[in-house]
Amino acid sequence: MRVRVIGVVAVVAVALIGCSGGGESIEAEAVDFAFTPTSWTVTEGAEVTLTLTNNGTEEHEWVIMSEEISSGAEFSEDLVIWEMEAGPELSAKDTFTAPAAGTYQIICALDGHLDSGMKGTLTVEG
Ligand SMILES: [Cu+2]
Repeated sequence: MRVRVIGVVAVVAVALIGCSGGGESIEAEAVDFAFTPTSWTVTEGAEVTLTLTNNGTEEHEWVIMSEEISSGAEFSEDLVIWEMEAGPELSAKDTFTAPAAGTYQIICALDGHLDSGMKGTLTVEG
C-alpha cells in the first residue's frame, strides 16, 4: 500500500513539472513617458515574471493588448489580455501566462500615456 501511494505521488509530481512550461523573467522600466526596452520576447505558455520598475513621477502600467491601437481614444478594457502597474519610484513584480504565439502591442493605458509614447512589442514564440 505504501509503495503504491509513493508511486502515485511521483507520477503527479512529474505531470506538474511537465505541464509548467517553465518560468521566464523579463524586465521593463517605465518613465514619463516611455518604456525601456520597447520589445520583449517570451515563450508561448511560459509563466513569465515581469519586474516593472517605474522611474517616473506618475503611475504607469504595462498592458498586453489583444489588438493594436493607434491612440488612447481607441482603448477598451475588452482589449486587455493582462496588465500590471507600478506607482512612481516603485518596482513591482507579477506573473502572467504567455498567450498564444504572435506579436502583441504593449501600452500604458493611463490617460494620454500611449499618445505620449508609452508603447512596445511583446513577441511570443511558439
Ligand atoms: Cu504610463
